[in-house]
Amino acid sequence: MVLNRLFRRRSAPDVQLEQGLEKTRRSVFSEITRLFDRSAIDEELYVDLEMLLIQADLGWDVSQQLVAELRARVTRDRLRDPADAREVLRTEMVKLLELATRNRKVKILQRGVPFVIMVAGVNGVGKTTSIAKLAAYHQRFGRSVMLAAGDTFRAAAIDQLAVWGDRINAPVIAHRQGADPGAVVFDAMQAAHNRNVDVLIVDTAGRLHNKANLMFELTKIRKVMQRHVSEAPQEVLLVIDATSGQNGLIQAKEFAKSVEITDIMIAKLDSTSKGGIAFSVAKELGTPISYVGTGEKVTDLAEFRPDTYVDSLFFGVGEGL
Ligand SMILES: Nc1nc2c(ncn2[C@@H]2O[C@H](COP(=O)(O)OP(=O)(O)OP(=O)(O)O)[C@@H](O)[C@H]2O)c(=O)[nH]1
Ligand SMILES: [Mg+2]
Repeated sequence: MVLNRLFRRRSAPDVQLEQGLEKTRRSVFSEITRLFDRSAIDEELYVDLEMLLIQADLGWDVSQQLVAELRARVTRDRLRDPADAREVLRTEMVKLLELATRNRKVKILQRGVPFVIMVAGVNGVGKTTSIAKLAAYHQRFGRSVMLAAGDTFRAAAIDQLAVWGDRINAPVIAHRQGADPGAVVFDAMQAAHNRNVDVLIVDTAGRLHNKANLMFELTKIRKVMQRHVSEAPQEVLLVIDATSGQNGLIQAKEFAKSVEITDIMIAKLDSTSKGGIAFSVAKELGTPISYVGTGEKVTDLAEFRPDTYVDSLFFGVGEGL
């Protein structure tokens, strides 16, 4: 029986996304906004705009594409007012981000079948913190959540998850450091079944002895999950660190080669003035961006929405449209 659908209602206020993007808005995007405060649309506008977009981490290709589209629209529609050009840019940016949300599938939670989320990403990007946020997010919908400490590579990783579990009142299935992550996941799947858990979130290692090992392990974990629930993991969430710039994109591409990623979370958006990473992720991966991390607290998670994202870059909280 269909229990619930994700994304049906917004649980995180848009204000959170706006606050998360404050650094980006105050730096590069305030300059972009100022660029359009001129009397005419001239060549300098395009040149400066492209430079600023690259500076905001939109990436070379995306920045060029946006400027080319803007030029084309200005010519085609015979626009004269820079304010109209800014509106065109805003619309084109929303369209770009929609590349990352149109592939989003409606997720269905079924009673008696745990909805399994496998969280992946290189070390330090914010996986464990994002797991706690995601757990709290599901709890807000009234779902029971269990966590699994599938990162057995470091003892601290297990402890960190246990601390979060305590804080948010979610049971944590863990083995000792060095244990087989497959065994942890096996136990967690069983426990989730026995305790009628709605959502099971599995942490994974961000670093192993080498990359091939890491990818092999993710494949193995997946197989263990499928022994219990054939469609598991129903969500494979790749966490990207917004502060790592275009590097984050390269890492994501590497993961995508070995693991079928269903969703992306951009963590630490609040720590960077280069919130443009979402645009290159949208264009180059096409994998749905579902969440953003906007701080270190468990409530610092926002659902990703293209229009709010773009408006937050141009306007502050309560301003704008
Ligand atoms: N400002 C900010 N900090 C964050 C966010 N998400 C995570 N962090 C911080 O980033 C650091 C690393 O986070 P972890 O969750 O431990 O990252 P991880 O990917 O699990 O790291 P490993 O287990 O070492 O691979 C911590 O200090 C977190 O508090 C965020 O959205 N905003
Ligand atoms: Mg971790």
